[in-house]
Amino acid sequence: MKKSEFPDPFKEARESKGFGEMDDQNDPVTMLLRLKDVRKSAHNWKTFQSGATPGRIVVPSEVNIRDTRQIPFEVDPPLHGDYRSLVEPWFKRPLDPAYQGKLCKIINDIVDEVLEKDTIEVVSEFSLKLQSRALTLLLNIPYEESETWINWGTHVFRSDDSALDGDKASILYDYIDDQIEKAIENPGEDLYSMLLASEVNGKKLTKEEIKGVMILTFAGGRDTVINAVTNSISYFAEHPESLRRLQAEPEIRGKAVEELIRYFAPLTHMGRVVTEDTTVCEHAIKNDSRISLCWASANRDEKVFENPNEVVLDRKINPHISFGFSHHNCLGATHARQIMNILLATLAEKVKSIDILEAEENIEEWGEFRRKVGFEQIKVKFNAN
Ligand code: HEM
Ligand code: EMZ
Repeated sequence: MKKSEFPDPFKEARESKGFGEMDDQNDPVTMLLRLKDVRKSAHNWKTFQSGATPGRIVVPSEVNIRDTRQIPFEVDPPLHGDYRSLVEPWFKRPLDPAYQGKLCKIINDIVDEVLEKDTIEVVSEFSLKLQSRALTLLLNIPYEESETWINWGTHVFRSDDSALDGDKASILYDYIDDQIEKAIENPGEDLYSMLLASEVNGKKLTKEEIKGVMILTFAGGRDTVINAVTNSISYFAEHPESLRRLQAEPEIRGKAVEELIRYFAPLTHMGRVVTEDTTVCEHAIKNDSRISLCWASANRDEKVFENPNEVVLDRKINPHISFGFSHHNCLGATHARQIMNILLATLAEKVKSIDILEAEENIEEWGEFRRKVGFEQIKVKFNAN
């Protein structure tokens, strides 16, 4: 199998019954696999809620490693909309040309850096650095702060030993508490200060609410971006003709970004807690049990996508849901799309080819399904144009 191939483990279950079942810490999950069902259920927050016990909608459940509610992710309408409209303009800043200019410099510098080297390990020496440096723009804080985050590794809650690492999570929580105190003492133009100055429904946000926004910003945008970037490098290594095509036809770049994000689906699924006895795909689901919305499976739904397992760089109709669907759709998508767009432009301009020397896949296990989501490590050599 090619290194840049990401097979679809859900096909058979999706076509035959439409759902899959898995256990997670004795709190089972029914995974919805068809695009239509995922969309419908994402919309139906009354029956499939996000605002349950903090951590419970994440699979694997994080109820044992955090009490802080992530905002607006773990809040249902109508309150969700109040928080969301507060933070949404901030998360649209990546549309500003000045922001894009700075992002362009970050990405150009890192591509120049790896072109100088003999071999590099992409996850730790390229994607993690790029993600952390780019995040300083989204938070509007000094570039140097990214050094601290790079040292945390690829996921803020997971480590080599454990998928749910409470000690590691505490590093992030303590760090955020500190940053909130610093912003109180010395307000600036950063996201912490903006949140501290804001009100929702006539009330100032509490420190706990601000912490909830910040944990989500650090956690949600980390391994997702790292996988999107790393997997794209593996794709271009095995498809140098696509780099040439992007160079010759820059107008398809936006479509290429969407297609790579559809194909890689960096976040496999996200849960919801069921608030009443119901049925999905003629399957009974009990009140207070969990379902998940499987974005990764929905994106390969053969009823919706032609040749779903192929990367069609300029795919014309592409209603993928890698960034979710309905009111909780990804707030970081504008930032993530800019990263991908500038990355593709920079690679097309500067890189002739990429040789893969060694690769170890990152395979997730969800009950009966084993899904390749990215790489543990992938060593490559970049060759200049
Ligand atoms: C929500 C995927 C990058 C912040 C979501 C959701 C998905 C997703 C599927 C919906 C969750 C749900 O419905 O329960 C991705 C992917 C990314 C990415 C694939 C990269 C390719 C980012 C980045 C940030 C971010 C860079 C910020 C730094 C958020 C936030 C939400 C969210 C705040 C919650 C929105 C709400 O509840 O209203 N993301 N994400 N994401 N994402 Fe992302
Ligand atoms: C949560 C989640 C957010 C969760 C939109 O997704 O990302 C996961 O990586 C984190 O573990 O806590 O932030």
